Amino acid sequence: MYADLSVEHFMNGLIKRNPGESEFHQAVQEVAESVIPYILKHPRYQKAGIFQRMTEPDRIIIFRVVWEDDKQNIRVNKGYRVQFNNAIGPYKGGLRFHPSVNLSILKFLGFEQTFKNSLTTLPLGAGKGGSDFNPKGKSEREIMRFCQAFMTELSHHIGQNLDVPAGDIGVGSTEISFLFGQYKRLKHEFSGMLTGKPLEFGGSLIRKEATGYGCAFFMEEMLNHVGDSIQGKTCLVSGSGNVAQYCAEKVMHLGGKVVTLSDSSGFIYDPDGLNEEKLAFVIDLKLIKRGRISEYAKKFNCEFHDNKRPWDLPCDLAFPCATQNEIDEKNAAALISNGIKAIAEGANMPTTADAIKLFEQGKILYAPGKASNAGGVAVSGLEMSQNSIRMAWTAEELEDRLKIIMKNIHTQCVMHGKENGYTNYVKGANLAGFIKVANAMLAYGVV
Ligand code: NDP
Ligand code: 2IT
Repeated sequence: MYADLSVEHFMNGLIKRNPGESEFHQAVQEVAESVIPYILKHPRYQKAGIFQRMTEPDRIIIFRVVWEDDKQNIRVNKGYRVQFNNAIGPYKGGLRFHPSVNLSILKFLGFEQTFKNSLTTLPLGAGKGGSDFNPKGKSEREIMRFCQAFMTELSHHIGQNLDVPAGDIGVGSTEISFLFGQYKRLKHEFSGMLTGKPLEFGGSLIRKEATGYGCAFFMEEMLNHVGDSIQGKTCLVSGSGNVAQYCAEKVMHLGGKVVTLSDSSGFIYDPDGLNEEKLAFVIDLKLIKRGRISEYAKKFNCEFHDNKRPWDLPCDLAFPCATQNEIDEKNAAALISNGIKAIAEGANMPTTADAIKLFEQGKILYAPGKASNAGGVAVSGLEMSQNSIRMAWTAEELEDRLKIIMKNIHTQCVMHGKENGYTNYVKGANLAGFIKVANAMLAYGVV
């Protein structure tokens, strides 16, 4: 049945079964290019149809979310949870609240999560969910009512041993708290069924920093591996949300100069570089005031580029930390011609397939998000461990564990991604992530 397995044949079938889901196709294609040649050499995976099974979510839950805004209008949004794969642990992955959310985006994110969570070495399956709800311009009360309505349905499908959501774009600790409070009210139980919680009720130290810190640690590992480091490098960071903020912070701690941040309206260019005071301003601006990044340019008297991305600027390192497909082929060509040395993705799939090909051809060190942004879900896994043993570890202990996990992911990528003196981190991450989940699925038999 699978004798003619080839990337092209596989993708044709997948596209036919999942029409119009371009982000999902893009994510699967990238993994298929690494994994299918490996499967052809290891027929046990082919015979068991493992990759066919891995590209079909276990189940998808879609529901109506009805809530009332401050003017007493009845509002209706779509809610989703894609439970992708629980071969190596409970479904685990974030919730995204953004008007662009649709099934294709959540399936690409859930699929990527399968490989990312496997790479963390922790027992975590994969899922993703969210809503097309737009938090921008909503009052805190509106956000609370939306979260309560969303959880009223989601509570039927999650649990600490079943599916453990967390945050993503538009979902931070405020939203997690409203969601947690509603679950507790509905189920009459206090359990660790969400991560990214505040410290007062079961959250973990370092979780809010984890994705960004982990991304900087991964970059440092890649550079150390070729005898270099972040020290003294000029760095472009995109985004100005959770991941960008803490990526910038750790890059600064490691001696890098962060000269950009962005949001959906444009980017700021600060040639003097960020410092602790400027970063504190950004965190307050984004987390508390929910303002625009252009305020930074006004406050610190630097350039704001309306509706543009930062990738045309000269730099040594880039950290895309905003959203999918924010670096296209043209941006990649500009980065290469300006002498970029390495890219570590804080966001999920921020680089288009054509842009990745350019980085690979140029032998640029390029870390895909499933490797370099795995620190967030890894510390979520550690939050689950702490909830289970009803203990809280110290910040030092957690940061050490995070560092070890990122180093271990790097080692796995090098082991599986070596290509004549160049490390192909895409291939390394895909294969290392695949093998563990595939072996678990094989062990279960045909289920
Ligand atoms: P936040 O909501 O905190 O911040 C998102 C940032 O990205 C904001 O600056 C936002 O700008 C910008 N952004 C979002 N959508 C777009 C868009 N369509 N075009 C341009 N800019 C956009 O989210 P996070 O920082 O948590 O997430 C950022 C990325 O990191 C996402 O890809 C996410 O999947 C990924 N990620 C997050 C993890 C986590 O632990 N939070 C873990 C691993 C990956 P604006 O405010 O204008 O919308
Ligand atoms: O994309 C991601 O890995 C996240 N948004 C974090 C998921 C989690 O469960 O912490």
